[in-house]
Amino acid sequence: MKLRFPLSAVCTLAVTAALTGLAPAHAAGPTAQAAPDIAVSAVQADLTQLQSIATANGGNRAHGRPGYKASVDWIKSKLDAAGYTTRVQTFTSNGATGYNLVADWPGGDTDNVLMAGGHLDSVTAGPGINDNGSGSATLLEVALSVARSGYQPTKHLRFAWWGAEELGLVGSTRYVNSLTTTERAKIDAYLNFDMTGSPNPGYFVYSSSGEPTGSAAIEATLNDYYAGIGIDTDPITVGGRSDHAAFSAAGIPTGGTFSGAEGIKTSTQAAKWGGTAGRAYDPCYHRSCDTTSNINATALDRNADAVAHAVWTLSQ
Ligand code: DPN
Ligand code: ZN
Repeated sequence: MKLRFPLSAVCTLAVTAALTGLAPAHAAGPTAQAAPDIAVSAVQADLTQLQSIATANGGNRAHGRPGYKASVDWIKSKLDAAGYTTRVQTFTSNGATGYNLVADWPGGDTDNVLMAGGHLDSVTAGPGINDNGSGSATLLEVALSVARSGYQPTKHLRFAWWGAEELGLVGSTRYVNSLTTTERAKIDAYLNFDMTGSPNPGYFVYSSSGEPTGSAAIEATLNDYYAGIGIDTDPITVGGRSDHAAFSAAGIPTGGTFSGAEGIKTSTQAAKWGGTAGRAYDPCYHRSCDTTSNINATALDRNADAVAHAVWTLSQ
């Protein structure tokens, strides 16, 4: 789906950005580039691949299980072929080797890094297609779109897929802790995507006031995308439940989108977003039924375009 950029939102965003120091696209002047449309069919094809990997490896992609490493290898091969500089960071957790996949897009100002990431591991109970194949596949397709379009942003872009999130944000925490103070200071912002295709979807944007280092500029940028397609999002405080928390602990500005887990959709939310009130956003959260059938394609599509919009807007 293509974004229509409302001018009024652009002006509001300029004020927000001036206050926070995170410059949105239009601040770069008339040459600012818009994000391409992310094809939801490509994101869905990636989810089918992650499902196949789980099915071939005992039904999950959990930390310490072969389905996790196979997921890393598959995403890495796509990024390598597209021209990314990839690195696999290993760590030990719970007696097993864990892996973070970090991919840098060559170019841009490496003193000003925009990072986007999400966890690639599932729980042992199931294949983890919504949690968090959805965010992982979305990040992959946005990264591939950067390469395909030959986009050369002002900032340096870095994408990451974290291991062992489900064991307590282990991979993202190890990554942040492995950075020197100087390297941490070069990360301008971290965008997190964890569960973006919930079957009874909510449209949540990480609250800049609720998160410890929540960025008003990121929140406004994501909300601009949603305003452009006529969706009124709700702010959410994810707190320590996903990987942005590791970046918050290091003082790095954060933001993200989320389509809901075990929480129950309210009647107000069903009225504005559709779906079923009184039912969980994701009834298969952390269960064996979190398969490719557990995805709402519209939510997956919208979030993919929101991620691309944020990556493009915040990197120029
Ligand atoms: N990351 C998931 C988990 O900890 O199980 C679910 C989740 C994601 C919950 C984002 C809240 C917000
Ligand atoms: Zn998750």
